[in-house]
Amino acid sequence: PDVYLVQIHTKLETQVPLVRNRAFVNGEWISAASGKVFDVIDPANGKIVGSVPDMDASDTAKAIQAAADAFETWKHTTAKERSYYLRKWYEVLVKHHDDLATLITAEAGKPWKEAHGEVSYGNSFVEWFSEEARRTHGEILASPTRTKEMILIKQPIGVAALITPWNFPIAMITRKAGAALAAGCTCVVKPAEDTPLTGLALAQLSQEAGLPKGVFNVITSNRDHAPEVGKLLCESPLVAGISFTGSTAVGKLLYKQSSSGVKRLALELGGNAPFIVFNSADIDKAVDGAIASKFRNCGQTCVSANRFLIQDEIFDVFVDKILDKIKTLSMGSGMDHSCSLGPLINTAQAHKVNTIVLDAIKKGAKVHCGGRPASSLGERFYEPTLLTNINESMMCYNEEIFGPVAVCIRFKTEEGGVTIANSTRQGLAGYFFSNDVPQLWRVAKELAVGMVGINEGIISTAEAAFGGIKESGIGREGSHHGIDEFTYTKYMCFGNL
Ligand code: TXE
Repeated sequence: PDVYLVQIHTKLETQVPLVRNRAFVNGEWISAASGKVFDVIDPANGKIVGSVPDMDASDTAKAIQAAADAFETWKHTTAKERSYYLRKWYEVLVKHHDDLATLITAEAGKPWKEAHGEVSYGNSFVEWFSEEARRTHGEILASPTRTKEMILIKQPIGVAALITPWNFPIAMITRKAGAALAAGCTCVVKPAEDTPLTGLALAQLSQEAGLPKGVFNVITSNRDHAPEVGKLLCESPLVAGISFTGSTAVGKLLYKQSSSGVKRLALELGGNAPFIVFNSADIDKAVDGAIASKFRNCGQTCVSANRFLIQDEIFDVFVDKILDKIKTLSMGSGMDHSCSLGPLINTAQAHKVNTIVLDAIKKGAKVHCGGRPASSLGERFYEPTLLTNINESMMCYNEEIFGPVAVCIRFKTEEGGVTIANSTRQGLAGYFFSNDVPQLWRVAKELAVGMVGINEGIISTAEAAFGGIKESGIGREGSHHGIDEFTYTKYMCFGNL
């Protein structure tokens, strides 16, 4: 076998056998009925880090049935019991922090330090929802008559299908599953084909934490099978709701597919975040926020700053300062602990980023640095890039870049800046830097997004409601709102009193 594969496996399997090559259904480790498997690739060097079952609709049906059976018991657990299970899971996850981070770097290419950050962030949702589970309750209404009493209670919707992306292999699962389990739902998780190993590690650690069988199931399938797996998850009468994070195109497809069953749906889709810097801003702080927001995870973050909108007076200074910072970023394998920028996840994403940059250059953009693949490092690496002379005909203006490419656009007035910020189909996150106090409230209200960072480039946390508007999706994750996606409100009216 490949030397690299042995190195990764030896490190993890001798400490904790976290690298699994089977899916997890009904508390058991199973193969695809077809026997098919697919390889998981390290994006830094193209080498194989593991292989997992390539499951299809028939395997998915088994997982759905297991979750539906388990729901019959899980729905009767008390909030305190669910809180206890989640707390146990959190403790086990914390114990395996390093191993999870290594696994994320191996399959997602994320720099080691960022992978550690993601594990803390991912674990925080399990901790948060273990606490929120106990604070999920209904209300007693003030009755309008003396002969009736009225109560609203929260009940779990049933089996939840969770389809997750590769950019945060642990956090995108725990943010959904923590809320679903806290609500009293059971789950079928389908992680992205690029990063299934972290999903399976989570399953193993749920088993170690003692979660009852069938409550948390993880199935794996390659890209070719994702459509049939997704279709069944949307159409099965045994599935009550779908929570998806990924591309807008797939989100729209799931919206359609789940409509026949009028399923509960939460969609967290692509963003196109404006990052506005007004004349009054502290430029150095704005540049630091911009670098963190843009280059974290090599730009592959749905809340990543997509368009920097810089007010006229400070445009040139901002461009000079951000260019200086970009030049200090070091690119390489995430396993190299000194690296700040890893590879893109796969060749399709590398191709997408290059297409967007070439389109901008063809339409008149000026390249200040980068502007091309970093081919000497490998086919998935892309040079950190800074572009100006941007116009609205360019792909980088309208589409989520999802790569290490910063584009700067000049604007004159507050109204003009906000108009540019809002002139896209997406509305996930938005950021602005300003020291003009009345402007802070005004602009925060005007931005057509679900989340706003004000003098801040990193905003996600378990306590806050995460989600977008317009084509960026529906529903919220994290905070107590995250649990609402997995419960329904039942009205009870007691009469003849
Ligand atoms: O996403 P897909 P991709 C955006 C980002 C990126 C683009 C494409 O702009 O460049 O999407 O990325 C599963 N039924 N985001 O191609 O295809 C798939 O297996 C059911 C933003 O990777 O949407 C994976 O589990 N599921 C985003 C998940 O969908 C299907 C994060 C995401 O893959 C399916 C990722 C189908 N027919 C990409 N087809 C964010 N919001 O953070 C695929 N999948």
